[in-house]
Amino acid sequence: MKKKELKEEEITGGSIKRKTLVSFSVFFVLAGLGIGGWVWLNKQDTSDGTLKPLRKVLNVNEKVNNAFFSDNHLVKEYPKSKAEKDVRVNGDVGMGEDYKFENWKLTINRHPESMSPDSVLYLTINDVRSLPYKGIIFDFKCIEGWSQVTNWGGVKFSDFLARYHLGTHSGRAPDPNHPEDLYKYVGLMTPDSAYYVGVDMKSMMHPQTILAYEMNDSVLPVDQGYPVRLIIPIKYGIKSIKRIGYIYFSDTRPKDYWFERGYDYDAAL
Ligand SMILES: Nc1nc2c(c(=O)[nH]1)N[C@H]1C(S)=C(S)[C@@H](COP(=O)(O)O)O[C@H]1N2
Ligand SMILES: [Mo]
Repeated sequence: MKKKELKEEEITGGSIKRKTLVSFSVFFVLAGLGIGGWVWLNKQDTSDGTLKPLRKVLNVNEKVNNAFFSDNHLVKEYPKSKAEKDVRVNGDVGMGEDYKFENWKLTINRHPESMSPDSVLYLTINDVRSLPYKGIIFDFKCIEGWSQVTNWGGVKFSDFLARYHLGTHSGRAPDPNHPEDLYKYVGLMTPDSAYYVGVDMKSMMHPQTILAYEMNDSVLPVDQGYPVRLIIPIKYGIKSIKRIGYIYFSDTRPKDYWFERGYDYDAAL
């Protein structure tokens, strides 16, 4: 009943005229404010080439970017000639010899617990390989004291999240302007769940963190983590999990094999 009354009022000529008048007044006031604002903005300090009020906004964006997509602190990279040919194999937890690789798929849970079918994603190695290639040759450091310059190839983990809309509460691609949408941690496990690591999202988004499917420009050897391993140069080797089977996201620390055995959770260099 009320709706009908409103409608009737709307179609009476007087009402339309009154509304048109109000609309025009509002338009002129807003236009005036816009022009005034523009004039004010252009009177502001431009000492660094950008209007100061706009610079403030850019600075805020920059801070958010740095917090999550920082490429300051890059690990030193080496030329191919320095890469070790005879790469050490260390650690075989979760690397059972009878594993059936033909059954391998990368199982991803978009969220921590829920195993509802629409929050789980299965990817093939070709889904991983379809992203831009990223190689890295760096000094791989084990917490036990040895290190080796080694050559790895794969895809940036940050590209992987962007492509498959992973790592966010919303299910959208990570957005530097919405750092609060990102999960705080990524959990990774071998297919048999015997070896597992947890890494903070900022380190996973680091531009040198890759899902590696190559070593020395060839297919990743089985004992080095075929078909895909993590290479995270800003951390000790314990975090570079071989033979990844599961990836999931969480706001609390995922379980971590070496943390449970007394090592530092972050294992940062
Ligand atoms: N699945 C799995 N990944 C693992 C380990 C392991 O025991 N199992 N060991 C870690 C440790 S302690 C190190 S130093 C590196 C060694 O990598 P590498 O065998 O390619 O030298 O792998 C890490 N990733
Ligand atoms: Mo290690």
